[in-house]
Amino acid sequence: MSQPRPSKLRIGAPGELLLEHADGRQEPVHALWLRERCRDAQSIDLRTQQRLQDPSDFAVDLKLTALSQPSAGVFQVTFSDGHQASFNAAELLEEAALAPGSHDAPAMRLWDGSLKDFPRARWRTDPTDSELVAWLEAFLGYGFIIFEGVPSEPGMVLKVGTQFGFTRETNFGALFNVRSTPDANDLAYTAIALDPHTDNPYRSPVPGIQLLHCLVNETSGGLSTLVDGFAVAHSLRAREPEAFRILATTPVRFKYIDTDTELTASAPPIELDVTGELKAIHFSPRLDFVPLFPRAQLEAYYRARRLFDHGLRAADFEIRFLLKDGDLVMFDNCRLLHGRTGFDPAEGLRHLQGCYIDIDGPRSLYRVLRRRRAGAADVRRSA
Ligand SMILES: O=C(O)CCC(=O)C(=O)O
Repeated sequence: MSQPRPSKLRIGAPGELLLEHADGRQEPVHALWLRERCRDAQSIDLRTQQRLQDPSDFAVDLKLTALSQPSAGVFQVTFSDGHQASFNAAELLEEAALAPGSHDAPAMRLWDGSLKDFPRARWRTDPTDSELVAWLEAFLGYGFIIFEGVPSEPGMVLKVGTQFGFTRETNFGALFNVRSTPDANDLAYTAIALDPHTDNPYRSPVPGIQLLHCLVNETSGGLSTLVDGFAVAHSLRAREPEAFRILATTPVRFKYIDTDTELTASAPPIELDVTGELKAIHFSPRLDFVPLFPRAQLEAYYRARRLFDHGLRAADFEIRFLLKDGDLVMFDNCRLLHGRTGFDPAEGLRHLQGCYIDIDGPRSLYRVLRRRRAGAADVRRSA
């Protein structure tokens, strides 16, 4: 998420570019920070937009020796190493607003069990840019979107997935069939109820986004459930800060095993980024194994886990819905937990197909579409 955007850039003392915040605070912009952002042909390769100079080779005490504003929104700068560059104020303000580790994306909208208007859209194979932007805003805000009218044909889940990013193949295949089978190698492939969980926490990296497409559901059960894990974690942090701290700092081992595969990975149930903000939830009550800590530490962990798990399972936080033939739900597997109610296979067939895509696909697409909308120059590759 981005910080409130600083409101203005202006020239202060000689050689001083000042960033003004909405609350009146002012701070000088460091010359080295600016020098890293020069976009002339000497500083970057104009085709790829990648740097040609290593910023570590610039002097740490680099200064601005001249600074002027030839026109509104443009600053002309000469650095103490003799380099000259011009900067677009709007671009600098946008860059300055990004919090550490954050990227430009629609603001997250945390939700709980009171959410009534689920983000839904009618699927179209060739959506317009505006439709795509609306879908992405809903997905990136709520962490999920339900598409209706996706043809109930095997393999369609991959076609929808590739609209938003690169698909991620796993030992379950490029896509996986979620239906009750006698030789199930995962509880998902049975008819029992599944408590809220994130998928594949035993994998590194975990699949970022999951898609589930309903080909047929002839049973009266098998309702899909979703929980906003970030909303539950925020609530835990407010009510039980010590439990939150324990879950954010205890590495838990997750394990998956079948005839051909043995995967393990460790992660705290609540993963924070370097700024202390929520980064990901890793939670699957059927696959997690806490290390053998001293008794008091283990008891504190079990208490914290129970508080979090009870929050995840509470009706206050959960939403439920029936995926009908042709419905497809796409959700952020790092933020949301999913599950289902049990069903009776004797009533009929329930068959979903699932796949994963990388977490960064929708964000990249969103930024590309926005740039295209803004009429910016050609879309350039920047690896
Ligand atoms: O059957 C469902 O609705 C969900 C299955 C599931 O949890 C999964 O495939 O990860």
